[in-house]
Amino acid sequence: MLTSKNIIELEYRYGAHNYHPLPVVLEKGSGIFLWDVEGKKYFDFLSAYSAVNQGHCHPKIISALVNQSQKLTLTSRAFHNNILGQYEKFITQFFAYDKVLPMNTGVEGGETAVKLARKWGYEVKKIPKDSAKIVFVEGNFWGRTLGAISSSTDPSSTNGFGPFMPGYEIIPYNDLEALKNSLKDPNVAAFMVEPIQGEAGVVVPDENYLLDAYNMCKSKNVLFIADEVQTGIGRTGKMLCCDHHGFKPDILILGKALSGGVFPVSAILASDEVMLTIKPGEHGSTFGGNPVACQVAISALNVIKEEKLAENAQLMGEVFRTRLQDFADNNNIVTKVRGKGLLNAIVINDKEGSDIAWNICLNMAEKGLLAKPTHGNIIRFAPPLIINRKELDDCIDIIISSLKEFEV
Ligand code: IF1
Repeated sequence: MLTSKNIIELEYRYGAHNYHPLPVVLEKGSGIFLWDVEGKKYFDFLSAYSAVNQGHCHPKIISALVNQSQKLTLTSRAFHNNILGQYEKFITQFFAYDKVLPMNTGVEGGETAVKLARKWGYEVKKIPKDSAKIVFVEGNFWGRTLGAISSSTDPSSTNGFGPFMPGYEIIPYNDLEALKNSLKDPNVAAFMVEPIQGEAGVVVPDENYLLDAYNMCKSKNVLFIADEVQTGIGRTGKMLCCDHHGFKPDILILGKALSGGVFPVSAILASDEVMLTIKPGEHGSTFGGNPVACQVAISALNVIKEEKLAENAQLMGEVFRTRLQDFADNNNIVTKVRGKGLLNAIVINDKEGSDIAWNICLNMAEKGLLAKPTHGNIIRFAPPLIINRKELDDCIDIIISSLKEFEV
């Protein structure tokens, strides 16, 4: 029987070294729990970066996956399949959009949104050919393709991968003046933004930022693209993070928990005016809209609604931030607690480049709770949205006991 050590050695020897995981080898997941190959049990406080909002291996989602997989898995879009149309009706009505373009990964969602925005820019806004601009914000993260990293300000995403995509402008996040200036350019087709920046360390903008930015875009005939791949599907205490701010993005990108973590499923939702600028044969993907993905996504969205997981995220998130803020006010290892719903993070009081946050995560893993630092001294906490109050309090006890061991 292979031990964790054996398996880590196999990955090192035969796999690309494009990650630096915590030294934990997981074998089983159920609900909020994970087990490693030695049988040690953990609370999952990462949820595969918010892909497992419904809990690991949710029985309803798994049965949707298994049932469809035994009938028909993939036809390609060269032919119709009997599930896609039903899914498209379901998800467009679920989020109140005219049309959906089904893809697989979150980054394909972003790439599709950028292509749609450019096409709409040329065909509807009448921007001169090849002059469309897309505005992004510093600190964004929407994936690893060249189109995505071309908008990145993170050297670990960009170093050594140039040259980059033209027609991009990058402005500071949470800065309406900067956005106002960028929108003076009549060639701007769209503004693309995460309502809360996940990878940057759960950076929550000012309360008025998103709605004011949206209204600014509308006043300049610019599309507002919301990347809700990480913040969507109940994570921040509403079905969509934009729902906290009372507006509907022109283009909505979903991924991750759209499948409950059982299958790569992403979706791009928009109006007919935007979506129909792409004609047959101008965009697509082999697996996009496959019947398994469609059934899984229907089930994953139903679970969020039926089990009121957004509401639970709202309540449990308030408990989490209150208890962690109380700890931060009376200790000096944590300098900031921030987040919305069950997308939260703490900023560790450590010297630049120290590995205190990493060691805190190792300590929590020892105690049976899995989380991982982002950008050195920030630890993100994002459990599955099914977590109950007792489990949450037990987890917060673990987190606080680990933090106390690193008091400066
Ligand atoms: C990795 C980060 C999180 C995303 C947003 C699009 C995508 C992501 C807001 C692309 C993906 C993932 C990528 C994953 C780790 C994880 C991540 F740390 F890398 F940045 F969540 F913060 N928009 N985020 O967060 O979706 O193509 O991956 O399906 O690269 O290891 P994808």
